[in-house]
Amino acid sequence: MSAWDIRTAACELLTCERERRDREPLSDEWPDLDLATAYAIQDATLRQRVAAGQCRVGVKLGLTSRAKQRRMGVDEPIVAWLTDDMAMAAGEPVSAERFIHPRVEPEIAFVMGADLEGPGVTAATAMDAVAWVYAGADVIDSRYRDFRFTLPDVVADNASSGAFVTGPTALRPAGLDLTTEAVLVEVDGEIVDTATGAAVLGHPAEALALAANALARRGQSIMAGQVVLTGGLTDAYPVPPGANIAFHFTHLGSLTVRGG
Ligand code: 0L1
Repeated sequence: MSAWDIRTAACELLTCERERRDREPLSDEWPDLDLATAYAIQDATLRQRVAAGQCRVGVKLGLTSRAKQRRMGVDEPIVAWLTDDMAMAAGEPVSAERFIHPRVEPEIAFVMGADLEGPGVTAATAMDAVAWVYAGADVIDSRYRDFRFTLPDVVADNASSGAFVTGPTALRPAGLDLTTEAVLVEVDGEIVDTATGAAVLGHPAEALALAANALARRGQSIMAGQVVLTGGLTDAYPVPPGANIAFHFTHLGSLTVRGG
């Protein structure tokens, strides 16, 4: 029998986050950790964040692109929570004093115009509930050493949540082809990666529908005004102090994240 339970695992992950301390994956000591228990740990961390004064402001998907799934050795998208403490202002540096080993990846972000509740949500009905589309940058910061984890580990760890930024341009979804919306990733002035919205499950709206349907199974929904990060389009890039990572989108504008 494992010494871990939902409460102790949630406390440990939040303590690691607060103390900027990484650790070996929970599953090393808790090999029976399953997905349902991992989501219960994630929900327990959200309750503790809210009890500490944070507000839930949205949802973040992870591992929605094949590039990310291959890199992390997992094969299923995951859903996690965003709180107001994770929102970073444009231009605010990714501080080495706040994060353990931050990496950043480009995402397509939605701001919801209407509530979205599963089950049975399709990409088309999901898109009808979107008010605005933004370029996004997801700063991930796994509590696990060297980002080594199993699928239940990363679910429990709120999909490696760290911080997020949205870009300067807000576009209405009508007339925007998110399948072909492209991003160029520039690290310290050098183009290192590129992808289009199709990398995210064929279309980012598929990720939004997946989130709504998965949350319905947890008795939850996505509300008007909330932000949805649809998952990294490319691999994530480290943000050490002094690094400059820029994401240039075709229509959604550019966004630069700086290590500080
Ligand atoms: O640490 C990770 O790579 C898991 C979270 C991935 C977030 C994403 O795919 O957007």
